[in-house]
Amino acid sequence: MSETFSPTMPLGLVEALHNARRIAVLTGAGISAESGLPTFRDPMTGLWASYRPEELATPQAFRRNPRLVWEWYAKRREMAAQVAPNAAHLALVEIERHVPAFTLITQNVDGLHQRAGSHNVVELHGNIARTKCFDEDVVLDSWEGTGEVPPRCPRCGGMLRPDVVWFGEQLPEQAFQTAIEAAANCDLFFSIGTSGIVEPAASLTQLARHMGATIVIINLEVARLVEGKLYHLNGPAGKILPALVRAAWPQ
Ligand code: BJW
Repeated sequence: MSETFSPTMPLGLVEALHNARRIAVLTGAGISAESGLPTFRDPMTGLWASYRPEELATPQAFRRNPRLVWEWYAKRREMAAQVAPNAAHLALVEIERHVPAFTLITQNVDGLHQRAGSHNVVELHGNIARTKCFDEDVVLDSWEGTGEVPPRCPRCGGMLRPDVVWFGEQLPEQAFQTAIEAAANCDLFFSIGTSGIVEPAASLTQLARHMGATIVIINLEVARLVEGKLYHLNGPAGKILPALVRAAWPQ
């Protein structure tokens, strides 16, 4: 049944996509859900359904229990490496091929957009595959395993941590600046698979809207408000995005 799901796309949106010259896309955990990675806030399967964010995704949590945090991320790193990009990631690669200026801003740390073949990817919350020193904030390519968990920095002996952005930490400055510019200057802004709760990423959608872009929201949440230049498409991104691409650029 779901294999034949083929949503009908609003004509105004199909035309806006076909004609867009500058597109910015903000993605969140929902776009990787169909690859098999859990989201954060799904009440049943989300990562925060089993763990409290303050116990895992803050610098304070890491100081308090570095082993727990390191091992939680090690498990997620393995999961991310084992799954493949899905139809939604691939549809964004296709859109990038058609549009002169395309910026893919992701809150995800799983690297699936790059693995799908997207080129202009801006990582707002880091990448789980990278490791950095907790004390020096320096990203490391390699280190000697001594059996310690977490491993130690070969430069200063401090603890190593994943290169992701935890609550209370600043986003990478250059990435955030690029994201702001893309959101402020696009014709069409997509928000895909994100609850839009976490700041400052969530405000990018408001910025794009304020600057006059057409906004497209794709997630599983029921639309609260839909009005001029705002499309809320309710359903799985892996079905909706390919259908939208097919409608905008029929073979
Ligand atoms: C599907 C689908 C399918 C499912 N198809 N859709 C202003 C007000 C209040 C608080 C703040 C504020 N400004 C800053 C803050 C504090 C804080 C914050 O935002 N708190 C909120 C909880 C309120 N922000 C920060 O601390 C940020 N730093 C910062 O602001 O620095 C400046 C500063 C410093 C010090 C003091 C004050 C300011 C940093 C935020 C870092 C977030 N980090 C995490 C963890 C990353 C590492 C890791 O992966 O573990 O990032 S938290 C987590 O949430 C992760 C995600 O990137 C992020 C967003 O989640 P996302 O992607 O939206 O996932 P979900 O689960 O929420 O939603 C999934 C969606 O998908 C749903 O809508 C589903 O319907 C949908 N879906 N399946 C389509 N198949």
